[in-house]
This record gives sequence, C-alpha cells and structure tokens, in this order.
Amino acid sequence: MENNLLSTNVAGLQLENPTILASGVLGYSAESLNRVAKGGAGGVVTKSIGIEPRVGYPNPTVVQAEAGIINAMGLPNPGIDVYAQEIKFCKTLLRVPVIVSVFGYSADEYATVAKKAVAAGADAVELNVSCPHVQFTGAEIGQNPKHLAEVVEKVKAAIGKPILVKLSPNVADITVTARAAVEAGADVLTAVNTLKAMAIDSETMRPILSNLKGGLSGPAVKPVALRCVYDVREALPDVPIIGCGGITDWKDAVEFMLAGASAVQVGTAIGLENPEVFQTITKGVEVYLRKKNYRSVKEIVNLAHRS
Ligand code: RRO
Repeated sequence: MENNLLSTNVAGLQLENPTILASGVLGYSAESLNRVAKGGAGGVVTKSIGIEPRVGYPNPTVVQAEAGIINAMGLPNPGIDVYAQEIKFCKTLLRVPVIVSVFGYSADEYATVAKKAVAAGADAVELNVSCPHVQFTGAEIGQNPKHLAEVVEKVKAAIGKPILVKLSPNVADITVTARAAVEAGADVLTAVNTLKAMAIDSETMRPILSNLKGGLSGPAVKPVALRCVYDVREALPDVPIIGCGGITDWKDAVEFMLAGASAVQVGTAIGLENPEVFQTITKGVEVYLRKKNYRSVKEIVNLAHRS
C-alpha cells in the first residue's frame, strides 16, 4: 500500500520510500537484490554491467579506511547477455524498481548494454561514468563533458526509459559535468561515485590494494557528497538528484534531501549494518517528517537553499 508520507517519484520511477540500494553492493543476483528490497529499499541499482564479462582485479580489492572503505573491484561482471537472465528474474521477484547500472568503453557500448538491459526489463539505467580506477571507462568519460554528453546522447537515442547519470566527485567543478549530462538528455543525476583514494601498509611499505588506488566510500565522504548535491542543485534547479555518499542513518538522508536530493542511495552502510538499514532510515525520516508537520517527503527537498 502506498505511504503518502514517504512515497516519491523520481523522473517517472515510483518509489514507496526514498531509499535505494547503491550500485556495487550486494548487486548481482536477483536473490540478494530481493533481500535488500525486503529490507525496505524503495528501489535497487545493480552492480555495473558491461558488454563482455570482466574478471575484475585480483585481491586485495577492499581495505578498511578511517570511517569508510576503499575498494578497487575493477568492474567484475558477467556481461549483459548472461546478466539479462538475472534482470528478468529480478522482475519476477522484486516489487520495487530495478535500475541497471551500465558501463562501456565507448558511447556505442553504453547504448548497446542499456538497450539490452531495458529489453530484459530494467525500469531505468544508471550510466556509470565515474568509476575512479578502471582505464578507458568510468571517470575518464565522466570527467570529460564532451565524452560524457556523447554517451548520454547515444543512450537517450537507444532507450525509452529514465536515464540516471552517476557523477564523479573527482572533478574541479561538478556543475560542469552535471550540466553536460542534463543538456545531453540525462533524466536524473546520481551524486556521487567514490572518491579516488589509497591505503599504504607501513609494515610492507607498499600500497595495500592490488590496483594501488581505489574509491573511498562511507561516512568519510558524506560531507563531500553533500556539497556535490548542493552545488548541482544550485546550478540546475530542475533536474532530479539522487544523493549518494556515506548515507548511514535517517539524519544523513534528511540532510541530502534538504541539499536537493529527491531520494538517496545507500551502499557502504549495508556492509557496516545490514539490509534492514533501509527500514531503519525510512522509519527515522518518517518520525522526522511527522515531528516537523510535513505531509510528504517531497516537501523537504531543496529546503537548505532558502535564503
Ligand atoms: O567495480 C569497482 O571497482 C567500482 C566501480 Br565500477 C565504481 O563505480 N566505483 C567504485 O568505487 N568501484
């Protein structure tokens, strides 16, 4: 049953509540995505899928950092032709929107994967143009407004479902890439992917991750991600934004909405807690809204921008 207080709509995606599983976390099998949906997520984003299978980087691929984790998984995925079956299975199991994260090495590859994902039943695609540590894809595209626009335009021409673009925080001015994505046809901006980072072991005197560098997520990045959402909202008053970066509790979620996000993605907090984190966040947001006498979560979006 629809809960009017918490339900929202992001570019046509109807969400029972504004919490969404972030890409890359528990994001492959329909069963694990369903576990997250049952834990209270209003929507799910899959791990990023490309045209061909990729093994990813050798271990270690994850290292604990202060107030977060650094990962360099290296885009492991089974390829869209195999994963299409899992998307179909997701659509039979899950009662929440399924957003398929897509990557490619060219605009044409992004479009091909997106088209196959939608044909398999994806409710929307999220273009991963921001992985900070895989060559020739990810941030190499998302940090370049011209390449980014080309990818979004090609995908827009290929599919009729909402296109989310996941922005990189590893840029001088996030509003430049945000604007390029929107002008090329992005329906929603997800802000943001992980911050480029590394860890060094003082005993071995070597970088810990096999890839040397990776992406930092978790509470450590929250203030940066929050600033990114705020900046994008100031520059682009109308585009729906989904906040992502260190969201762990209801207060974080509320702060991102006040900054301009219509919904939030939760990733690292699942590892630290469990899939029920979605329910916990949603309940906290509900208590906050009631206490402040709001009738809908939509009413608090952007309020930090009032003069
Ligand atoms: O797979 C990864 O290593 C990865 C990806 Br695709 C991404 O977008 N962000 C990240 O931190 N790791």
